[in-house]
Amino acid sequence: MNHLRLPEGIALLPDPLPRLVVTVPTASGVVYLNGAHVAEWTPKGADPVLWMSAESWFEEGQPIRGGIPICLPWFGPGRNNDKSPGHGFVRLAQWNLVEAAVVDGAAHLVLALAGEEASGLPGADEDCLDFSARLIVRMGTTLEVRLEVTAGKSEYTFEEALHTYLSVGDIHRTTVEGLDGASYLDKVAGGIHTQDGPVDFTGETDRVFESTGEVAVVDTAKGRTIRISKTDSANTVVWNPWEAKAAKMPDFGDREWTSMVCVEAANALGNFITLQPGHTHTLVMTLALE
Ligand code: TA6
Repeated sequence: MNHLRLPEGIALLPDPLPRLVVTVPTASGVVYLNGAHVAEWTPKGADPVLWMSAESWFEEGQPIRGGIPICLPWFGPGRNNDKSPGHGFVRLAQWNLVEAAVVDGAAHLVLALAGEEASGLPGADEDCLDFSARLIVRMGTTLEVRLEVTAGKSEYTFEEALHTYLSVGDIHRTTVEGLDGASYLDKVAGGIHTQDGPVDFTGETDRVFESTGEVAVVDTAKGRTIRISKTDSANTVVWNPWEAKAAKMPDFGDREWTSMVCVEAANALGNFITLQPGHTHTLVMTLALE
């Protein structure tokens, strides 16, 4: 467990896993040290913005189903379809809290992981540990998440994603705007397609867009819009498992699929990143309610 002195408004609780509980003037939230996993974010006066399955595991070695899982050093099964566990091992690692502060009513948290600290985790082979990572979270009226990856002594190649689960009132009455005209890999139907207008949801949806821009989740049922902006991210992933796939996931309630959508800032597949020794790449995603 960390031994950093914590400011008022940030507490470190041990159960069900070591978690930072944030209660500041502008927001509340939770960040697990396990995976540096931002699990909850609720701006003051609003409904929770991040979605969390009631069936999620909260056990070491198991991914948390909801919030913002960090996918690293690969996305899904990897760009060559040969990696396990899905989305890499970093979300299973115990990160360290290195900074905690409350500034202008918002919580600032920095969590860090040295690659070798992931040694022994599933998939954490020797040849993919020569990196370090930091997650920098600013939790207030908006949520800013910065994922910094730094190469160690040798060149480091990776994919990454902030696999964000968003809470919506009803997926049938939700659209994602900002991807019109973008090409995407359709992981359900297969093949490369071009988005025509907003993304709407009539079945299992799993699309990896070539898109660097801002998108908006228009949640008609809740009467709100979640704006997702990002920097240094070449892909936006949109996912809803729909009924059949949700029923097959033990950590996903059978009827929960109607209340969530994933919109993920990523660098995946052909947009993998290669860093020279000692160099750093930072992916930034910001969520804001309208
Ligand atoms: O980002 C969408 C996706 O790649 C889907 O294909 C689905 O596998 C989802 O991630 C969930 O992955 P997980 O490993 O967290 O169950």
